[in-house]
Amino acid sequence: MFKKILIANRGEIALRVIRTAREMGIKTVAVYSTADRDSLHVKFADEAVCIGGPKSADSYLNVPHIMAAAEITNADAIHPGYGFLAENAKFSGICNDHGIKFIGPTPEMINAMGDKITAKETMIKAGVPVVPGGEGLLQSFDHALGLAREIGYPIMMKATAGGGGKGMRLVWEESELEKAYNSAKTEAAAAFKNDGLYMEKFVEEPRHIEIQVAGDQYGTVCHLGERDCSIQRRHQKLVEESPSPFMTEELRYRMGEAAKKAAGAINYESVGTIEFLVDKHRNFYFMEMNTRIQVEHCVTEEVINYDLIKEQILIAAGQKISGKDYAPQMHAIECRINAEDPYNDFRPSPGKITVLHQPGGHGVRVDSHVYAGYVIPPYYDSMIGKLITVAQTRQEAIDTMYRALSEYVIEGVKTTIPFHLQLMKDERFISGDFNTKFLESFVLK
Ligand code: MV4
Repeated sequence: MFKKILIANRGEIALRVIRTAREMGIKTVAVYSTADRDSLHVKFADEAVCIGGPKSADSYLNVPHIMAAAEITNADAIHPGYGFLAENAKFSGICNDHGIKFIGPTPEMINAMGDKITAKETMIKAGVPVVPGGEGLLQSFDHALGLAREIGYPIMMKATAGGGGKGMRLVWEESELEKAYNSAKTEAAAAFKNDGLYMEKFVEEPRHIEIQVAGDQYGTVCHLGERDCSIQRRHQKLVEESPSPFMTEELRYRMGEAAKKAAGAINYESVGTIEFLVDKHRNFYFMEMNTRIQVEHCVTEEVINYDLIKEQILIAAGQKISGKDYAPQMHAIECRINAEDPYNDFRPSPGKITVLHQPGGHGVRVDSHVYAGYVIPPYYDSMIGKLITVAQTRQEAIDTMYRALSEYVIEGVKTTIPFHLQLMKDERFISGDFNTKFLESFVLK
């Protein structure tokens, strides 16, 4: 087992990894930017190394500084958390070249899923359902025009280097195609230095349901059930839950088998997530694979009663996994608490937390790195915590969530708490009848 893990991240996920490492008897090293001197992950780790200035490029994305921190502290593994370097194939390779185990997949696995056209081709070969569309890159506007006629409108164009919605265009009719093609290409080139596009049939009003998977170094893969992430705003998830209110035992079986095929096709090693679009007829289509631990991993932890960070560390250390699949035994919901103003277009609201009271009690989990007096720096993600509730039924988890949100006191900055309070009383949310378009028509009172 590893003796010392360096955590190449900040905020709640750095704290989350420190907690599990401590339970496993593994020492921890925090790295931090000058903007994060007073952060909890710095205080809670066994050692801490300052790696640069406030800008991510100078610190949490600064590979030479992170590697130097690992070397001077004698860390034998690096946990990347999510975001920052978590899906950076070069970084995964550099760690392993330096004899420091990257707690996550190999560069080959990251690359296989990083390019969306390659990923889609791999999925087709593996027998995983994908959204109908053209195979490969769009070679020219004329190619796009012909393909769109074949597929039939509405269509979507996506960036092969994309993910999460950047460089994506929905096109309802032929007259809109040229403008969409050119602007998607320009956006993709600027965002990813890769202007490659591909085309798919547009799946209307889909749900976003993802399957948690785990694979080990010996070829075993299993799935750990689903999360419903349909409550999103401009591709930012706000609420996640497990099980999905749309799930049936039959659909879970089919999606679970497909997710295992997807992970198996790239010999995936570590924990990961297969994202699917699910239409109203319960047809599902591979969207992308996240080759990292995700923000919303906690809802799965609560419903299968399993520590996914521990699983990730054990797999990286070479342990075999059982290969048994898991289905949710409870119902869990996660609300993302962001320092944002939900009454003003979710604009970031950094600054000092003057008063803080975090909820507790039966069925309540808070994963957060903030404290009273903490100053939220403006340089990073605005998420300041995750509130997770777990209960026997969905309605009880919602009731516990409403109660916990009502107890939550954060003064000094605006937060998403009022949004979540209204959502937990929303009839459509309560009925479970929602899709990825739901928040477009949600009005905060
Ligand atoms: C789609 C789609 C409909 N049809 N692809 C959004 C982010 C990126 N990962 C893919 N996305 C979508 N791809 C086809 N062919 C609808 C979306 C989409 C979406 C997906 C999941 C969650 C929220 C979403 C919000 C808008 C659009």
